[in-house]
Amino acid sequence: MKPMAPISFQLNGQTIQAQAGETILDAALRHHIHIPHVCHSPNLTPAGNCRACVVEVDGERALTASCCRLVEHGMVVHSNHGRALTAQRLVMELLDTDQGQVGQRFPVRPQHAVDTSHPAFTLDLNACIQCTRCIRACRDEQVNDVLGMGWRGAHAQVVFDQNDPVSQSTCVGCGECVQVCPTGALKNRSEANQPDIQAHTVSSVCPYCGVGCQVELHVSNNQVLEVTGKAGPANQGRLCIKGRYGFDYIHHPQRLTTPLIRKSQAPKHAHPLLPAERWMDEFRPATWDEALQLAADRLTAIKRRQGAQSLAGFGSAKCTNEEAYLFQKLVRTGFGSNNVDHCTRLCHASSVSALLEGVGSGAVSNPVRDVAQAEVILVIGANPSVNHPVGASWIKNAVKQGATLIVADPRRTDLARHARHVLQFKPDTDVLLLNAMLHVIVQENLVDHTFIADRVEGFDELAAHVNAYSPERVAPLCGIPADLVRTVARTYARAKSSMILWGMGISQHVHGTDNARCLIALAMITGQIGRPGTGLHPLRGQNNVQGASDAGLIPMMYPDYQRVDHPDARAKFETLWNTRLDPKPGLTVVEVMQACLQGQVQGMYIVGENPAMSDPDVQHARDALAALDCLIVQDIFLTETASLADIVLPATAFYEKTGTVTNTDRLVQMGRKAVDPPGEAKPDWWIIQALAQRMGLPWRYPHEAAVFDEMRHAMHSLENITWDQLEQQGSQVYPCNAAHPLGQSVVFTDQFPTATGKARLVPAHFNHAGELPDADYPFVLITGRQLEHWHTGSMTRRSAVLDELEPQPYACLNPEDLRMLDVAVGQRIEILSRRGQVQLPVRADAGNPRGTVFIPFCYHEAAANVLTNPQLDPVGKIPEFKFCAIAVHKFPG
Ligand SMILES: Nc1nc2c(c(=O)[nH]1)N[C@H]1C(S)=C(S)[C@@H](COP(=O)(O)OP(=O)(O)OC[C@H]3O[C@@H](n4cnc5c(=O)[nH]c(N)nc54)[C@H](O)[C@@H]3O)O[C@H]1N2
Ligand SMILES: Nc1nc2c(c(=O)[nH]1)N[C@H]1C(S)=C(S)[C@@H](COP(=O)(O)OP(=O)(O)OC[C@H]3O[C@@H](n4cnc5c(=O)[nH]c(N)nc54)[C@H](O)[C@@H]3O)O[C@H]1N2
Ligand code: SF4
Ligand code: SF4
Ligand SMILES: [Mo]
Repeated sequence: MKPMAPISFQLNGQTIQAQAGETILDAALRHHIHIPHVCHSPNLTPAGNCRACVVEVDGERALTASCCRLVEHGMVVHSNHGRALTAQRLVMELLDTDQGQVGQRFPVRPQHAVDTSHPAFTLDLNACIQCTRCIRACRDEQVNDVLGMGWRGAHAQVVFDQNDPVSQSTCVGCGECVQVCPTGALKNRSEANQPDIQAHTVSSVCPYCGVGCQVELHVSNNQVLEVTGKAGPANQGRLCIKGRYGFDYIHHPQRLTTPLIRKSQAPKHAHPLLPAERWMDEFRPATWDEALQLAADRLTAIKRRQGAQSLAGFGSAKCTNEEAYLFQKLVRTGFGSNNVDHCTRLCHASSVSALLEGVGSGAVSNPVRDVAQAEVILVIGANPSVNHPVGASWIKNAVKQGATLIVADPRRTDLARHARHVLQFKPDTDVLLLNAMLHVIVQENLVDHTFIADRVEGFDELAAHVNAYSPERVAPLCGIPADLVRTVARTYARAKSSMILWGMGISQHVHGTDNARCLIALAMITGQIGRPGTGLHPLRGQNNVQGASDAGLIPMMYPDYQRVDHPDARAKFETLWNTRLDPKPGLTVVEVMQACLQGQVQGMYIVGENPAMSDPDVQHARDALAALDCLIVQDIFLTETASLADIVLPATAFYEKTGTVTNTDRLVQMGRKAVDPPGEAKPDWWIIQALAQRMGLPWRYPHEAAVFDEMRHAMHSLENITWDQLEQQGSQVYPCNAAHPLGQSVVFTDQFPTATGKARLVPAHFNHAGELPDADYPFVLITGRQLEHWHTGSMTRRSAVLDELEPQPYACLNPEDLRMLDVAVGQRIEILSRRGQVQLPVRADAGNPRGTVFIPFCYHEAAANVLTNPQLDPVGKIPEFKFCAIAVHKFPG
């Protein structure tokens, strides 16, 4: 497109250059000319309803709202005198009256009681000026559709749903409405709003999910008091409830403040169900010197006795890139093995295996926000409204702009109400459904022959393979009518641009790699990849799981996915690190646990993970951790895992340190220290280095930047990114190297990073889950997440707002199943699997298919993982968290 010529117009006698499509108000503000405005907010659609910004345009009878009116060439505008000024003043006076200011000439509106029912914010309608910013934020931006104008005339007011109290409404607490409210009618409860508080701000990144929202931390007296959204590339100022209100865990009194050493007489309880205060009794405080020396001595002794393979480490996707890099370097060069892994193994390991095999790279092809350019969006096995809420808001925005959304999930999730097609198929049958879609695309010749000829290998085998999977044949097995499968396949294939986003419903199966192979095949045979709005996006979970994987927290890969068993890669890192490296791939998360129980692994160093809650068949995992000769746990709380440790090292939380993290879009972002850590807690990179030095490694990293600099040299993808640049810009997308000096947000544009440059299709055969329901265990257990809580609960259950909203465990069942079991909502049930049992109250959820139970896994009182099946996908080595057989009983009493 040819850039349009600037428009010039007159404002208050001054000539102003504006851009076509710009409003008078935006042009004025850009030139630092003040026009009063209240309902206007840069991210919201203009409403023009407060009339505070009216201006006079020569030759026009009526005044016009400058926030809505676009500039025109030669127009003459007045904002600061005459009719415009009188009108602006009247509007402000009326607004003051509406807020109950006395001594005015207009009658005051009926007064309302302040709604204090929500733990995060209050609603004081007396201060509301009905600018509708909140309504637009909730409806147009976040698309939560909770707020509206209710009633009429003098009684008109902002309402939550049908005028419900805030806490009883469908509000999801994202706080977007609070952020845009100009008067304080919607106000955070935070102390930051006290008149005598002087807060300064620090920019960082939300510590929760892979969306990677940038935040502004409002800090006073070494406390984060409030968090607001910053205009980062991934969030443009938006946040969800965890990012906005879930920050106070860092100030919780149970934070670890000093190193701890297990008292010699204290036995390790492999049933850590006690509250954290009780576990404390089993430890004594120690100095850093003592704890680090003991840790190094014990690990070194085990290595001498049993060899390098007897040590293992779990790094953290909650820590920074620099910390992940140092951690894998410690295991590889200090412990001497590749026994290093992290939660990606429980997460997208299968997706990454399939992607590496198919397209040569495990990362996303396009950023989430590319959905704005997609004609069709397919979301499968992911629940982004809950787990990537700001990402979900971009999807909902795209649907409002006309994109077609297809949602495929055995449970009816929130996104379903925005979808054109909802495929509530039978759990475990993804390969059937997806192969049937591939079948339709091949049979109806909806394939992109040119793309296949140029860029894809293995099409003929795939086409022959999917021949057997006609929609008519799979319909009864996957529960989706053949017609609907055909419609969806055509919609996806024919669109100019289609994007697939997926999550744990695809990956966490014994056939997770096969599930992902089918998604890759869909994109490849239709050429739906390599352009804006067209591609594959496995939604990455943890705030830094992309970065931790890139940095090499993977047993078969060095940084940048260079294989440990490849001689060239090994030689490169042996030179860089000046050492000899083990050519044998290491053990994965679940395999390490097995090896602990068998005595092969005797010493472990676990940083920022809580496997005693997050591993499958968790009693087994707890027994394994308890069996270790030496377990070192580095966390911010005394978690279930730390309760089994010999040595506990207190780390700083994310807002207490500086470092980079990489979001799901391959965007490297700078997190900045905002507050000092409690007590003696130290940054993870400092602790890892101190331990490495005591194990005899000659490390001398003076600060985080020095680590990042080494990473740039080890990792081709980061070559052109510098620490200084990140400090200044806040973020930079990779790959960013000689070939793409400015970074590349959409990849695979002309070839794939495979040996041949072409993608490789791998046909997937349908296999069942590892454990199917039977007469003894007739129900299917699906585990997953809920909006307010994070994984094992260690952070969010120590966050006041989140804990108040969701204080206790629950299981969701279909109302029909509840009736059959004769259980009322709120009553307790007992759930048994072949591995364990839990008791918890029930909720009714009609979106849950009959015969299934859904449990979030964050509650230690009823830990879902006591029940889950540890059986692994043979390629990705990911356990089957999404499917196991259970029995359900009404709990007596
Ligand atoms: N609030 C919150 N947000 C989080 C997290 C959190 O703990 N809490 N964790 C983060 C992390 S690390 C991750 S990995 C992401 C996970 O984000 P998601 O992938 O969205 O997570 P889940 O809720 O585990 O599962 C997604 C969906 O899989 C569906 N599913 C179950 N069985 C099947 C099946 O057989 N086939 C298909 N196709 N779908 C199935 C479930 O019904 C569920 O809706 O969330 C991240 N965000
Ligand atoms: N049943 C079931 N189980 C699952 C899943 C499922 O869907 N169902 N999903 C799996 C998935 S996808 C994932 S990603 C895993 C997640 O499993 P984990 O990674 O084990 O879970 P988290 O609770 O996120 O653990 C992070 C730990 O880091 C600590 N922490 C936070 N910040 C810092 C820091 O700055 N430094 C240090 N040192 N520690 C810090 C927290 O206190 C917490 O203990 O769970 C898996 N387990
Ligand atoms: S907090 Fe979020 S969901 Fe709730 S009313 Fe405000 S914008 Fe809507
Ligand atoms: S969407 Fe994710 S990154 Fe953004 S505020 Fe919520 S939890 Fe944080
Ligand atoms: Mo995850």
